[in-house]
Amino acid sequence: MSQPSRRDVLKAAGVGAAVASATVVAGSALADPALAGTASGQETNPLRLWYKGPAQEWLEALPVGNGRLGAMVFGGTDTERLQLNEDTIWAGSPHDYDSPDALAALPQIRQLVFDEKWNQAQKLVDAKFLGRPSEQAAYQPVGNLNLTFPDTGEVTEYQRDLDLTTAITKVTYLRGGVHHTREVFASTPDQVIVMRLTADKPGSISFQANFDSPQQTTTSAADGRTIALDGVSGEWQGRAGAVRFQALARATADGGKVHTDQGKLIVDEANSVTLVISVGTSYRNYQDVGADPAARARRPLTPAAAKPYDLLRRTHVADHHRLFSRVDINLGTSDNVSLPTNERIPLFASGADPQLAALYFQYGRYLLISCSRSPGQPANLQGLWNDSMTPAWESKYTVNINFEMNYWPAGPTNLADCWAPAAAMVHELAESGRRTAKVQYGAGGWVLHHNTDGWRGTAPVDFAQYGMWPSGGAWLSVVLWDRYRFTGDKNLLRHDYPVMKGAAQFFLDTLVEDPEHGWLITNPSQSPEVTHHQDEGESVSICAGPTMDMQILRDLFDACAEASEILGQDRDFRAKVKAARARLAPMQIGYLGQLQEWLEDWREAALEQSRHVSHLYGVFPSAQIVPRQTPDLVNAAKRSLELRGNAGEGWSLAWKMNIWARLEDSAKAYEHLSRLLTTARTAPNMFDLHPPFQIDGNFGGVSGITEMLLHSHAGEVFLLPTLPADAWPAGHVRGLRARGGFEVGIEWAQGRLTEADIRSDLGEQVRLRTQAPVSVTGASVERPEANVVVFDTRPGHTYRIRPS
Ligand code: FUC
Repeated sequence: MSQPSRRDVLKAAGVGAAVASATVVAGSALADPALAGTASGQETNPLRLWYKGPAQEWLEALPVGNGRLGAMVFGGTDTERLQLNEDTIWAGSPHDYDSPDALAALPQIRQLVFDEKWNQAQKLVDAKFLGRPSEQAAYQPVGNLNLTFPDTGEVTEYQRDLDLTTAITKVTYLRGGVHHTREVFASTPDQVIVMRLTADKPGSISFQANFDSPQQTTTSAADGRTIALDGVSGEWQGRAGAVRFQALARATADGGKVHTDQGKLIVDEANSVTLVISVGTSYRNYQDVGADPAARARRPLTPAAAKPYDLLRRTHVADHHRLFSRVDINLGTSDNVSLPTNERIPLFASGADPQLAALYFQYGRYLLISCSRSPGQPANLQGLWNDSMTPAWESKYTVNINFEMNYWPAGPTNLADCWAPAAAMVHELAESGRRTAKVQYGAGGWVLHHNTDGWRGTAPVDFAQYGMWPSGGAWLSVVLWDRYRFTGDKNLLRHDYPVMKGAAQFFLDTLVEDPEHGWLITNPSQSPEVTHHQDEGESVSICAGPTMDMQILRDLFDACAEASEILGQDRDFRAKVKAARARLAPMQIGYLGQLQEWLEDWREAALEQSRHVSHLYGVFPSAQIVPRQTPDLVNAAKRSLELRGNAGEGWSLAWKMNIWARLEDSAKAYEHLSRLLTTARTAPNMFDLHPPFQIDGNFGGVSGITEMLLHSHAGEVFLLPTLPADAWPAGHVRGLRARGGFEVGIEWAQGRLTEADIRSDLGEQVRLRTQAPVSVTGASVERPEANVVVFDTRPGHTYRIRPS
């Protein structure tokens, strides 16, 4: 096909696809979603990543995942590699990290901080207060399933793609006069990974498959069509790995022959083949690794391998579709849609590819659906995709920003289901953190510092300079509350409330009085990872009462007070948290007009370099600094952002994008999206690059785009608050969620709202802000400001908004 006509087709397709996906919301298009991804479907589908060649490296491979199992699919033609993960495979074994020396050292640490002897304080934390060992364990891979194909000639017409609407990655090529097709997906309902090999001439599929692994493993034949990989996770800090696992791959062929030879699976001259891959581990939970991995691997394998491929595929696509299709976004069309994804990324900054922003948005949603489902662990630093025994930052759950960022899209982009594994982890952390609170602080409630792992470590780790921060559990408890604000699910709130309460109790027990003002503050703590002084030649971050802690605690205490009221319990406790909240140190404006990061107006020693903007938590994800409500603090927050600079690692850019979007600066928010969508920050497979790969930036990016289109905080729903009208002059988004239980659709043209609708699930009153006056059909409105309408809603009703 010649380039111009192909471009024309695809340009038209961009518009068509928007229509097609719009009808998805209504539940009819892709009525048989299993049909999507056919040759013609591929041509017209802008919601796919695609490439002209196999992946040469891991960051070119395409991820599939079912919330528990993951594969990076390379799509080779001589060899195919599926790099496999199962998300409970952690190095080491169940472990209590708490330091028995901590409690005795605590008074002295506090005094050293108050005496401004920060280096001594930090050293004492390093010696006595850090977890034992001081490094948490690494998340590790299963290994690889490799397929080797015979050389039947030159490969032409190669194409590899990942269709976000079906969650299927596919390879097609012509070799030796035969068209070959391979599809791979990870099914949540069937709990297996499936590969399907087909060809357009009978008897054309032959290959040998085997497992290999960087873990300590053995390979074998489980039966005449199944091979097995048995292994155990790696040693960690002197503790032997305790997560035993088994991977199985079973071939079912139409025609030809299948047999096994020890660890080799051999397929000869089949017409088509379905490979079903299952992984079971011995990990039941953070305290119990006693399950039988072989039984757990076999349990889903046997029924799945007995099902026809079409049924497995249909079940998978329907399951994915249920979540993915809830949001439809169109930010405009572009000729660049005709280019392979890796060629589009470097062109994004030069403009004219709004469809890449939409693809990035939907890819982030795809990734969250693929790595955070039940049953399964929550999304770690790499989601669940990791090929290394020693991944960066151990691919843990870092809770001083990264883990929370992973879940920023869950509420607003209609993926509340994806919160479930994260919430389950927080409940476990509340158990292990109760022990840490008692052992290390002599306090009630529970505490989590800046990281956790598969063993739910809650003690401070790494070094005092990074790890001495007690507010991880408080922040995660606020996330549980935010889930309630989106869903209105009282049963979940009832379930989560004791965890929130426990987090608050820890601070009621450990806050100390600021000697100067009498405020209640944390000590010891830090503003995550930012150095405030060089003391005795050392960078010090340790301090008392950093701004972020105070902001998080205001949110936590408010959440506990409100939740206890909604649930009709704990009147005394409510009074206590309200009283404590009133005594927290306030936000302050410093000598440069910036929002102070600390109690004192210190010159920020590492101002230029730091990627963290922790004190701007108050802007986003919190809503304590809000345009029109707190103008002085808004100006101070802007000044802080300017001082901190535009640069940053992937997640840092994403955070700043969200903050600028909350501050309603569309140029700055969009600029940060452009910085994120460069080859320095986005890999060929669109994984976010810290660098290295860290998935938080993908999720922060989705959230940032959402925050440009819709706000729902500080008591208002705001349509198109920060629309970058030059880049996205016309478009629509449907299916976003707003706090208060609303589902929102918005259409705009020439940079202005043309129509919107709001469906109310809970019957809450809505205060709606727009950029210009609107009318609302179906409701009687009050108009406290020209651009604000307030109206009562009825559950299940949709209200149409039009410019008036
Ligand atoms: C924090 C950040 C790093 C990285 C790591 C996982 O330490 O400062 O940039 O994201 O977490």
